[in-house]
Amino acid sequence: MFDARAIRRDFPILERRVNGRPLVYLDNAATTQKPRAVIDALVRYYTTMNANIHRGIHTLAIEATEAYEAVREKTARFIGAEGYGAVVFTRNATESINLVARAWGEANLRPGDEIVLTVMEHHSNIVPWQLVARKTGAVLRYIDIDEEGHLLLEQARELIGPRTRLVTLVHASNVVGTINPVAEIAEMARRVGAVVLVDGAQSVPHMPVDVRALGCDFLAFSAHKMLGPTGVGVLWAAPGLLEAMEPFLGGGEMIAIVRPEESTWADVPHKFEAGTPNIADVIAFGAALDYLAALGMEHVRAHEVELTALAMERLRRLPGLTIFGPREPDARGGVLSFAIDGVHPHDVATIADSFGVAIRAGHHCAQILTRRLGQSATSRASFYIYNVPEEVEALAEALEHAIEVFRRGDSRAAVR
Ligand code: C6P
Repeated sequence: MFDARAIRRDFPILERRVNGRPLVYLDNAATTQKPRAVIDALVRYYTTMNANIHRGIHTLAIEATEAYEAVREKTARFIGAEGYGAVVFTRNATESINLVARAWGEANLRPGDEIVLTVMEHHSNIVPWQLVARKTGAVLRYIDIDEEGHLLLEQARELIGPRTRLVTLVHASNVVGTINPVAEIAEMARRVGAVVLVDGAQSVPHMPVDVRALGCDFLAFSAHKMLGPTGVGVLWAAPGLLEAMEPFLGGGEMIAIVRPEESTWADVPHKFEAGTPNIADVIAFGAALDYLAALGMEHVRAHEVELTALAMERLRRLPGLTIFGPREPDARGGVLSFAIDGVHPHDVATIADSFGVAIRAGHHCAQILTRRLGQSATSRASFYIYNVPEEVEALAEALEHAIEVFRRGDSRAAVR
């Protein structure tokens, strides 16, 4: 049984108070908190197993190597890719996308080739492609959204054509929350022979994700957004793709034979993991995967839909508050971006913080989308497994206070 209240007891940080109030952590799209099991795994690694991997033949090195490689298998299982394609560990989702942009994009894109992306991409799925386009002469084409934040599928059908070499899109938006029909778009891409990259930074942590069902070629996500430590990213690639690519970084561990003039490469995935990897954090990420798998990702998803529905219903009642993105809670992930007439998003977040409520304000690294919404910034609450309905109420009360003090024109009274 999924029980958010019981789950909370596994997260030491949730016992904290902020500004005299219990911490209400609603910035989970930025990064999630860590359960004791993950913190313990990190401490256990350093206290019992610490060694470099893939090199030593002593006991600690063998144990550390086995633990690290076991997490690779666990990661593959988590996204339905057991024995199918390869998992590469990077630093974060951003690095995973950059790896593809540099190692696949620079080798495969020619002048006039088209990269199709969407206006709801995070900067980490825009800027790497802009850099590659500048080098190769490829052209970026953006799929727009409708007023509710759904992708325009008719436009996607028109844009994805014979010149398209790559379609790259976010699975769940970190701003409007929209869950995109990746399988449908991947099918459009397949018909024209284009490669598909999915930015799963906001989907893999929050819902069941199966790479075969998505029909993608690459999937990128970050461990820190799913209970794991910072400094670990994942790139999954379909069979054959990484084998055909040149390395992204050169150095130790990614080679087979090094000679004065040239070298040959290690097998996939090691070809893409140059240097000493983030061993401790990858191993602790394994504990995060175990934790989520034990909860069941379908239950994680159901809990977030429930909280999002509650929050949408409660916040809609506040005067002058606009929620962005799909109206139906089950069409979106657990992120809720909003604007309040006459109150700057940074003031909203500062006032919320004075109530102990952590939310984010700004463009959320999605300037194209924020501008498309007609805003320069928005406020954003985002939910995870340990959030409970009382925290939605705490957010609503903080927002009511913000609306009231700005209505009175008494912003000095805003922060408690
Ligand atoms: N979004 C947010 O507050 P990294 O930083 O590499 O772990 O993740 C990048 C990233 C990529 N795609 C999407 C959809 C994302 O939401 C993020 C991270 C955080 O929304 C930090 S800006």
